[in-house]
Amino acid sequence: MRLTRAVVRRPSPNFAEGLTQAGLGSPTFASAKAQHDRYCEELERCGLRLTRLATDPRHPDATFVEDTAILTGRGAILTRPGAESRRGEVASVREALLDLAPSVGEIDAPGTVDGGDVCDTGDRFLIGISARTNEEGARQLRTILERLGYEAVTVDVRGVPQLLHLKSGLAALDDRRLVAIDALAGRSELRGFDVVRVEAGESYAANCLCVNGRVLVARGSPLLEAALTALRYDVVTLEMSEFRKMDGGLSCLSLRF
Ligand code: CIR
Repeated sequence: MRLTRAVVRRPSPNFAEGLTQAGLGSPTFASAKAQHDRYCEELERCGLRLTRLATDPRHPDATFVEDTAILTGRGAILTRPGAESRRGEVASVREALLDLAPSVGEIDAPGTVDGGDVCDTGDRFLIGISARTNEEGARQLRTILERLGYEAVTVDVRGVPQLLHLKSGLAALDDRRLVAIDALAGRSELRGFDVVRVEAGESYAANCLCVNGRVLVARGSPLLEAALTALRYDVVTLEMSEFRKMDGGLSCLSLRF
């Protein structure tokens, strides 16, 4: 599907106060801002028109807009993030989406869903069940997606070490091809897809982002870069060090549709 727009939100100065288990130290705001600017430029270069939300210092994780909504080709679904400290991020996203996409549902308590657990492969959505997305949230999301005519499959990632979300270890390049870490690549739910495996030392890079044929990849993953280039993708690398320190990756920083 050709993408035309994205919603983004710059990190706020207290970005370092967000949630993290990465253990990589505290991010520097100036570098995070510069990396975010570069990310936005690249989305524009891929042909996307950006809607920029106001920074939200009340929610230091609010730059990770992906977790607050699922943008399908048939409308937007607002989530109920798994971390309580992040639930307040949804209101401003709801308001922004009013003008951009029809609302086709939302996740209600006690369900929780983080957008980082939802991988859109075209007609089929993979929904991760994780520490953030619970079974009830996945059930509600699946019902909404099926009503819209999509297929939805759940993938339990709770046992996979160091995986915050499903998409921390997996990305869709198109409706047939995925990028995935070893712990996910062999899963039965991925049967039928061609899977580009990510080497253990580069697992962070599995959260890459394919936008209109170009693939944005976190800098420092030469093996994945080479594998994608060999498959004739146009690969662009971006420095993501400051977002990585906060458990975030390339997909988390935008809502694309
Ligand atoms: C969090 O723990 O919620 C944020 N610090 C990182 C969220 C990353 N989002 C994503 O992978 N979709």
